[in-house]
Amino acid sequence: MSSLSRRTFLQGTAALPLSVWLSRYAFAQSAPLVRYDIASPQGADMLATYANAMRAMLLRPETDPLSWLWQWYTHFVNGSTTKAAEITRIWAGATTPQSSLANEMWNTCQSHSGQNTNHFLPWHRMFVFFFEQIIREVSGRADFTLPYWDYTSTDPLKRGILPIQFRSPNDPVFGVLYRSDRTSLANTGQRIDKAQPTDQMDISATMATASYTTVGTVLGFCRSIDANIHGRIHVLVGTAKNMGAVPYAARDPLFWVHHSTIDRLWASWNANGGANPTTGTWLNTPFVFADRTGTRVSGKLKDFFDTLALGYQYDSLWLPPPPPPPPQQQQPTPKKKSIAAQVAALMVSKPERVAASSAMASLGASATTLPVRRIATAKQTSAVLGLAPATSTQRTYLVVKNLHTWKQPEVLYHVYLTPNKGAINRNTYVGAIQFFDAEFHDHGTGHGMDEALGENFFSFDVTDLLRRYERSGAVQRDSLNVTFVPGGKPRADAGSMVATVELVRQ
Ligand SMILES: [Cu+2]
Repeated sequence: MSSLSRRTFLQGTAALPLSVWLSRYAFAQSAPLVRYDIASPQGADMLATYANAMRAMLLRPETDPLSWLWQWYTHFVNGSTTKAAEITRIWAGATTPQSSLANEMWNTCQSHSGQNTNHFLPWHRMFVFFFEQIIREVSGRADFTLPYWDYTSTDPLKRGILPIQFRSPNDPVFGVLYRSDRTSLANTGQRIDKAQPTDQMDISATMATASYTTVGTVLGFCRSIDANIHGRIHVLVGTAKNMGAVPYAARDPLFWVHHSTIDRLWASWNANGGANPTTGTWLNTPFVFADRTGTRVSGKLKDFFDTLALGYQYDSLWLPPPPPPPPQQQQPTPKKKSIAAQVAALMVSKPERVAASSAMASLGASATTLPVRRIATAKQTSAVLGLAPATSTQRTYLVVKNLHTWKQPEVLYHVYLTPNKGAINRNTYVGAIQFFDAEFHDHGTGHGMDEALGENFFSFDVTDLLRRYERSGAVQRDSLNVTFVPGGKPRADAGSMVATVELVRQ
């Protein structure tokens, strides 16, 4: 049966469970297919197939699950309208198997609108997996694999630099991959984080996380990669009408090679010893996608925890940087706890709020400073607020959460933690926050705008910074200052706010 007649035949039937689908349709090949770095010859070859397929998908009708618009809308519908309005427009108010499928699939991106944050990685793996299947169908190339953009590469020609194929508007093959609504650093081949105070491609803290899920104040791998490198890439390449905002992000072909990278980093974290969860009802949450024939396939999140079971792997994985050279004097190096022991230790250590700001922070075009003050019931245990005694295993975290923005500010905000009158510089730098999933979106469910705010939660380990202040003789028992500095010129109408800033020991 040709794929076209199979599509006509199967549309409108009940969704196929993923296990049945895998055994029936997925791979004739015996060895897993390989996803390549765009900078490799194989990756560039795949990217040419991708560009040609994109051109064909742009020409497909909006009612077709294999169209570019349908795939974009599966992540989130165009921000200038709503899902309900788009379904009414495209199907002229009629209910068809396709309009029902659109209703099931569109706006399902996780977890940028308040869903369980553990969904982020497996949902995007599913999304990319079925998209890759669709490119195989459209291109007629059964061995197609989605290449990845290696922005965390240690190679200075690649680190933080948009691949040239995405910024060549006049190229007959790759021109379709260009979008003018990206940042000028991205589209001119410069480091996208060039104007930022520190290297924003650094993922060492995320890759060193022990647990997949967040435990108290300690970010798990899933939320850490989502809130950090994933969100930073969106903001540093895109604008509020492109990669920088959820409702537009998946229109840009860059979205897919970005998420191929996020998927590779997850596979790398697993290969380096990180374990995926095995318990939790959220593992069984089902999502519906369309396969390359337009057939509805239903998969559970837990079905997407292993790339080999899905028939693919990566040409190379992210590796931890080599350990620093041994110190001059021979010192016994502390034995590193196993990952299982680290996770177990997290589970028993209860978070303890030590300090909080009393006001919200309204962020604009200049720096905003607000004090975090000791909470009356929190014990003073050292000369510097928040530090546990040196003998304790507790760490101290600066927590920045409950972000809200009316429009994407189109910049990162950099966070500094200082003693009173302390300078803002690299030595007092904590990390970056962004508002990618802090914007109100109407999910088209009729509940209005207020239900759709993403949960956003940044938590930075500041123990070493506070120890440095302690060693330098600073006495700062009752308050410290937190300063937010925009990494560029924010949009004037953004209205970005941070409601909660706290120091927490755990
Ligand atoms: Cu994304």
